[in-house]
Amino acid sequence: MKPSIPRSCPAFLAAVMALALSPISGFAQTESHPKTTPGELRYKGSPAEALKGGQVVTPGAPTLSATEFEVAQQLYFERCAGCHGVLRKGATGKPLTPDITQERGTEYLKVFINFGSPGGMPNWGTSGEFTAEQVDLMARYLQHEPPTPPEYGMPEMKASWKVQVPVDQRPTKKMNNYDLDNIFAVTLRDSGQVALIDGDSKDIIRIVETGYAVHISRPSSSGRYLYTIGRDALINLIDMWMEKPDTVAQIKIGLEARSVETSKYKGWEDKYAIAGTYWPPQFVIMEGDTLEPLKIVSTRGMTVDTQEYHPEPRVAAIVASHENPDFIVNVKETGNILLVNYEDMDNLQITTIPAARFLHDGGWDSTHRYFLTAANKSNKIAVVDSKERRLAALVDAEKIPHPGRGANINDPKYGPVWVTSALGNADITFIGTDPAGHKDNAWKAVRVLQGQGGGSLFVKSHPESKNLWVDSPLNPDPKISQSIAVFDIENLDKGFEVLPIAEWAGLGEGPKRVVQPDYNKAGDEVWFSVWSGKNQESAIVIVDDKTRKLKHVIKDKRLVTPTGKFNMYNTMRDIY
Ligand code: DHE
Repeated sequence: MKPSIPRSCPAFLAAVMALALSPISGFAQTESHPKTTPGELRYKGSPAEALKGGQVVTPGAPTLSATEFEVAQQLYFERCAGCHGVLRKGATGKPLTPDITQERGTEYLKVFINFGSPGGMPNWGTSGEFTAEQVDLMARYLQHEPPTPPEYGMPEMKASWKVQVPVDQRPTKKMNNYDLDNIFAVTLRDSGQVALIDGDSKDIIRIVETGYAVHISRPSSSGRYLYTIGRDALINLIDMWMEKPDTVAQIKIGLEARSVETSKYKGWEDKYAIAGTYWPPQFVIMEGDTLEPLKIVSTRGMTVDTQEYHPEPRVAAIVASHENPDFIVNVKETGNILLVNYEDMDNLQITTIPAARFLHDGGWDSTHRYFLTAANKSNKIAVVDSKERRLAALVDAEKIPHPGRGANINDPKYGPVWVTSALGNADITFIGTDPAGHKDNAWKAVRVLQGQGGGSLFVKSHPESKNLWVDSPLNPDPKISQSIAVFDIENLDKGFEVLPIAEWAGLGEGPKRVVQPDYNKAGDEVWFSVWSGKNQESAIVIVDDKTRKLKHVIKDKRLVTPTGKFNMYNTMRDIY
């Protein structure tokens, strides 16, 4: 089944190429496309006028006008592709290929999109994020063959690469008085910016323009640089030594991305950066201080279990090994974990570790030898021994584990454990991580506590703390999504205390989801984002870790949709 316009139509191809090659500054285009914001331009290129007027026909699917198809395609890319995949083969979300969607039909799909599902599909219609027309359009669009976006290789990367401040023109020493270790890089999701906030004064140092729906920030091994990555696959390299830290280089490495990391092995600190893309499915290794792309590796290949070819195995979390000169790359749809040895860039050696589908996020145990990562559709946590470069275990964890980077604590009964919460239920699973000292507990789910409910994304603790914090921003009950549960590590059976973080923020209307606890360098403050809509007020709430009392609220009209927060020191040293 082939739609009549996608792939073969030159206008369509021009539109997707515009998307692929959209420039990284975007501002010039805005003048010539006054209806398109710079963020949109960076993400999808300029509007494709030439498509208007045509019709898109796929056998068995309701016919769409070319304009409708284009609008739906954009909406899908922005809202749905993250979970269902660009080619709609399914991952966190279900497969949505025409053989399935046409059988379901328009009305069924509309109900699903409108109301969501207990399995984790958001209620796009009733939440107000999609209008009734958009729900209807999406239900019809999904019955068409998914268009395949273009590939994106070295010529495209090089064309987008820009070094604003060459290395020899950068400061040779720190030119500011900030305690760089205690700066927080805060994702301002819907404004495509990152706020650098001084953890001591709580002042915003700078708002940096970054990629569309910017996702995570990772400091370089020494803390000199900070890397940010947008969903549009735009990477910013920020020099923290400048009087006011700012972008010194940028590159667009594909069309859609989530992860960036930097080399941390002794002798290789700050040398390389790596970033993975959702589309095209690949990763690229770059020079750490310029982002010059050096080597691109495709992740397409066979799935770990049924050994079938997958055309879109996306790159999820990437971490840098402390035990070897390796990057550890989660390949979502194949369920393989790649250990990419960066010692010899010309003869790159990659060890493939079979884990389980669909790999998502994860983090280190407290010794930084074992990487624990969620295979969220298999309900498993894969454990990689980064020293021996092999799989140590696959541990069961119900249901859709979602650890972020997880939390390391010393369980009074079971010794060192790594903790994850879950999207699909209230489980907080503790996995023993000390094969030397607590052999019987190693790589077993030794304790499962109940939190406030499902819809949890992140847990957090700190070596200096006696608290374990568990968020639940995606829980449908606002009481739960707007508060945080905190457990006393020394008295885990006692249950949790609930802190009304959103209420403490004193905001007006809005979803006010409380998301991603993160510690300051000293480990005596916990920062929470109170995440509301783009046109609503959001805030960051800071809690005293010892007393669990409110310490400070950061409100500023520039804090648009704050989500992830990355304390430089803790992120750089993998302390969590
Ligand atoms: Fe994330 C980490 C992918 C939606 C906030 N997110 C990650 C990582 C991946 C990922 C692969 C691990 C990166 C790493 O460590 O290298 N996220 C995805 C998606 O595919 C998904 C489900 C859907 C999408 O369309 O993007 C998704 N993520 C979200 C959000 O909606 C969140 C809550 C708000 C936002 O800012 O977009 C969100 N993701 C985060 C955060 C981290 C993250 C804060 C880093 C956590 C950490 O402590 O390291």
